[in-house]
Amino acid sequence: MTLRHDWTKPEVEALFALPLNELLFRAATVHRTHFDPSEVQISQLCSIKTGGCPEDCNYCSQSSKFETPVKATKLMEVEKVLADARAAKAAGASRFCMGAAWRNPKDRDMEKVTTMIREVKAMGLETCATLGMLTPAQALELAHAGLDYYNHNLDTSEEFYGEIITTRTYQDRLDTLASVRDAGMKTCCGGIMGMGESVADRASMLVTLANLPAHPESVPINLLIPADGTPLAGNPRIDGIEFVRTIAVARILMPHSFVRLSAGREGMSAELQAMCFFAGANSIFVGEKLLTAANPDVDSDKALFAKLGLKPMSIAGTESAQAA
Ligand code: SAM
Ligand code: DTB
Ligand code: SF4
Repeated sequence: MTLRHDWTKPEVEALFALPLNELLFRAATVHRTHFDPSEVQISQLCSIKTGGCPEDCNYCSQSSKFETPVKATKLMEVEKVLADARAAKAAGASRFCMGAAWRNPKDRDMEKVTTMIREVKAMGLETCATLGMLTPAQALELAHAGLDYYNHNLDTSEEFYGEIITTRTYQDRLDTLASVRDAGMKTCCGGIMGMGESVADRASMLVTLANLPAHPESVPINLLIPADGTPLAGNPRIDGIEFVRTIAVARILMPHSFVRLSAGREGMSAELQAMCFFAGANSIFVGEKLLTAANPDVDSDKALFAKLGLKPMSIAGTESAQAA
């Protein structure tokens, strides 16, 4: 099957509107053509620099523009990050993702961050970082340190974007993604559902992702975690079936990508998560914390995997799936 980069919005809106059983059947068929549907890739997050961010992303507990309970911290010491990475590996994670609440990394931070990447990679883990906007030179520096993935989300459609963030443009994000690709790293790029966007916005964001020069190898689909003090704190949770539809459409559009059932699993029923996995999600974050928000505890995820007959994917499995 050739990968398409010419999806249109009406075509994708029509996928969203399919009867659910039809949509799920199509998505599950695409999923099992390219992956073992019983395998789920496991990532763990580490907030290497929390809070005090100058950006105004309306959903984010780490923005300094809003009064939130999150305390700003300095960049973590390398040894502490490595201890967290060792624990993540012992808990079964195959990828360790280092996140910083920055608009962009400062040159003075790069040495510490590249040391973290080099050392985490040396532990036999896949490495991922999310540090804000990058220059082409910074992207190359990260790639040379051994960074496998760079996470930088579009978050929502270009049309709705201005309602959520004003301090960086959609084009800024696309430029950073281009620098990441040009440096030879894999992109991790997705968005957040439940910020007040329409189904047309969800379709539009997925069209933008699928029509990039290369599909992001990893596509996180986050469910908004309403954070105290942010403008979206009072947003109602979106309907579970609407969320599942988004996962299914992402799977159909980007057949070889890892689609991550990302933020927002805390409080989701086992049934809803099972539907997401059936719809083609094949990656999750484990560990009790995401960056600042809660995630299901390790034991409840183990129980969920046992109940659903899912197994963690090894790094070798991740790499061979992507080479296919
Ligand atoms: N500061 C960097 C940046 O934004 O580029 C990296 C960290 S940032 C927290 C990474 C992503 O987490 C955001 O792009 C957003 O999609 C997601 N995220 C942040 N807060 C969230 C929330 N409350 N609910 C769901 N997803 C969230
Ligand atoms: C992504 O798309 N989701 C992760 C990761 N990329 C960095 C972050 C989720 C953050 C959830 C809110 C919090 O922990 O503050
Ligand atoms: Fe800053 Fe990232 Fe939060 Fe936006 S999402 S406020 S850039 S930490």
